[in-house]
Amino acid sequence: MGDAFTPTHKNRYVAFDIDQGGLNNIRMVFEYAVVIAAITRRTLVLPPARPWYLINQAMMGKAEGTTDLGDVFELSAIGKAIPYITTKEFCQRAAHHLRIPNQFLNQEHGIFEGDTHLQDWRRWLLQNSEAIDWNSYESLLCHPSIKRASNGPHMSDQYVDNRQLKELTPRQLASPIIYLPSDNNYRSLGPVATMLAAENEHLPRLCRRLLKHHVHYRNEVFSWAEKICHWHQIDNFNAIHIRRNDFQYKQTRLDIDRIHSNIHSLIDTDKPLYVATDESDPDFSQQLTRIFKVPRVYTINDWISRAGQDFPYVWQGLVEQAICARARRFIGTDLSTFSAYINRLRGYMQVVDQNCYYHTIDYNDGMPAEAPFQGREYLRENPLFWQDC
Ligand SMILES: Nc1nc2c(ncn2[C@@H]2O[C@H](COP(=O)(O)OP(=O)(O)O)[C@@H](O)[C@H]2O)c(=O)[nH]1
Ligand SMILES: [Mg+2]
Repeated sequence: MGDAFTPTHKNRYVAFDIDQGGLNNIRMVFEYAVVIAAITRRTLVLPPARPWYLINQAMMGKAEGTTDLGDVFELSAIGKAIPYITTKEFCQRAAHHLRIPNQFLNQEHGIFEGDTHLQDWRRWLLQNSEAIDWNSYESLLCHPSIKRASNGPHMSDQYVDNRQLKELTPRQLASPIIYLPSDNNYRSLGPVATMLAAENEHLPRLCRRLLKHHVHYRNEVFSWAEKICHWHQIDNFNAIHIRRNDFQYKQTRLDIDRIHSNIHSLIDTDKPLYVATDESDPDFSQQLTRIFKVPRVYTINDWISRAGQDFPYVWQGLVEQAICARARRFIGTDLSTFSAYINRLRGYMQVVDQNCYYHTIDYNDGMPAEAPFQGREYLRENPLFWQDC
């Protein structure tokens, strides 16, 4: 796999920002950047640690400080496919030939403590790079050019989905730094499965394979999921994700009775049920147990204290995703990228039931027909990720 994207341009880089949204939005922008670095044969520059939305927010009262991509992703696996460096390493390496200002060098503990430094750094990047300031929701990247992709298999209305066709410009390709900015006003967020159009399927498939094999959560996350299932002796269970809290798609917020009435035909009454949720109501578990007539309902509360005080807060959601991925059947929250990634993991793991179920859908009359995936869609996971890879 690693060879597929070599040779690498020396001293050419792709830089990007941490998305302002939740962890799965951060992951998608990261995946987008990985693909751009791969197809341009450049070194990926990982952004500095910073506070992540929900993860480091004081309002959650759980964690403070900053998070780094390496806290979440298995960077060594990425390094086997494409070269990457941290921003600090980038500054050191490029200090001379890219004239990195002194303020970004020689800081003791990582270079960008505090927001001011980060804003200054982003400003410097904008001024010294060629930005890709369109995302895969608005635009379809044709590679190596619109002309060549025009004869390829990605020009259907369904795949293009009213996106503008774009190609990397000679200026971008020649620039030492290609930068994918994301801030409060602009996000590099969009679908990853359908971000590319090419002459044939080879390159997009190679990129999806790169993500499948090299961009994944840290190995400990999957070991924890295994360990927790072992503690509770749950190897044959169903799982649900109920997204609440700040979720903007309020139409998905059903009460438990309604959820139960929609999905009870999918749930085995003789098997345990794992419920991943960010619902803060302390009685939620009890309500679930009362309404879902299964031998036992498990939630994070059944394992978090046993995992110990040192268990990193940022891993909680990831481990819950990995647990749900192991379930016999998984029913997610529609439009949640947290749920969507569980469906992707299940596809990667080739579980028996790879259907994407949502608890807002009524399954009493069987499985409703699914509309074909449109190119812009990213709040549900595109099966291209696991079916054609
Ligand atoms: N532990 C845990 N955290 C969750 C759960 N659902 C949501 N969260 C938190 O809320 C964030 C959701 O934001 P995001 O990842 O963008 O997904 P989305 O907003 O559902 O599309 C996650 O990253 C978690 O921090 C859950 O079931 N368990
Ligand atoms: Mg979100």
